[in-house]
Amino acid sequence: MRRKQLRDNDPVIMTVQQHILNEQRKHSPRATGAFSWVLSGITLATKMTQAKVRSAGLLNVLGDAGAANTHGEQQQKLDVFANDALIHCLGIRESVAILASEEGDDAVTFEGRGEDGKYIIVFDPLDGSSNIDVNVSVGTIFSVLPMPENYDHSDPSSAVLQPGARQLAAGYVVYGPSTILVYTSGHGVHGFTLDPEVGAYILSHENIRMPAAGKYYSVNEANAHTFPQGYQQYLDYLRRGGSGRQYSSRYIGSLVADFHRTLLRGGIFLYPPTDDYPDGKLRLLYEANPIAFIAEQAGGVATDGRQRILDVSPQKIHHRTPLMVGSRTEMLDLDRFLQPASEPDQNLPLRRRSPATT
Ligand code: AHM
Ligand code: MG
Repeated sequence: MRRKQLRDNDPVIMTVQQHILNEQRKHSPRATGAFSWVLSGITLATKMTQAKVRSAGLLNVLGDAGAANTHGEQQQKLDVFANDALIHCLGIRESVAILASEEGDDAVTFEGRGEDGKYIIVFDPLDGSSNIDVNVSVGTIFSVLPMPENYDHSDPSSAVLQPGARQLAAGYVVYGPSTILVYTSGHGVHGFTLDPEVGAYILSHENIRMPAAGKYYSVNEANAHTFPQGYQQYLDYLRRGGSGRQYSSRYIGSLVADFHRTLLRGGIFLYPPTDDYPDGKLRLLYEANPIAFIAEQAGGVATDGRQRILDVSPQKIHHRTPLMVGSRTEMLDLDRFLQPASEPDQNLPLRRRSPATT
């Protein structure tokens, strides 16, 4: 028998499953593997969804599904498919106690699941769905929370209402020119590209760091006249090159895609309060929190304009929030415009707290 000797510089093909297991061994040596099994349910559901997205024009899965979701928005057929895929793939994992989705009114629990359920998963199954029918990038966003020890068992939603700082893991998948999964479990941010031939997510972006500054700002400019004054002044400052840097604008209208660019290239994404959405449009639990966790882990900053996103206490599952997220340089500049003149240097998210990053 010939024994093959692996050398240090041999290329390593690292799948997301292997990576999660390695991380678990490194950071939680007593882990049972349940957490990795939950994340594998998420990756499986996103592979099913990406297959449908890729052939959407051929399979009669474009268009609306004929019903509205809990926010009164028309559900797209792919929204429904992606939601069902996640509920199925996670529902059969014993350690999942509760699921909550953008597409459902209430939290979902599972018959007969006693003390085994350790995890709560909240997700936006298909973010940016207004872009589906025009073949523009969409994505899935997820957040993993621990099951709290004490909660009102007659109201599982109450267990879901935890600030983002308690997240155990978070991630997203962008269904773009390639399908990319980005996740953190609190030890840096890692990106994997789906190899469509093999059907596996392969490590392609290890330990992603958000650049300290960028050249893009990303905002729905059509709403700008309804933003609070500080945001309008900040955007004006960017356009005039007030910081000494010349900016370009980029706005896709899919948070995952706009954030993915911001993560890799730096800059800032903003969805401030508007006339139509005075409390912000994006959802705290399954949009802002996972994005904020990833941003902080990559060295960036995320606020609601007043405080760190991860410190906000959700009041309901579909709690909305303003979201500003990006590189430290842009976020510091923004802080100066949002800070009331009467309260200099107070409450500035960048200076108030220094979140742990790796
Ligand atoms: P969705 O989850 O229903 O798709 O809505 C959220 C999307 C985000 O992806 C995106 O950042 C935002 O809504 C775009 O909103 P607008 O069209 O108002 O700019
Ligand atoms: Mg969304």
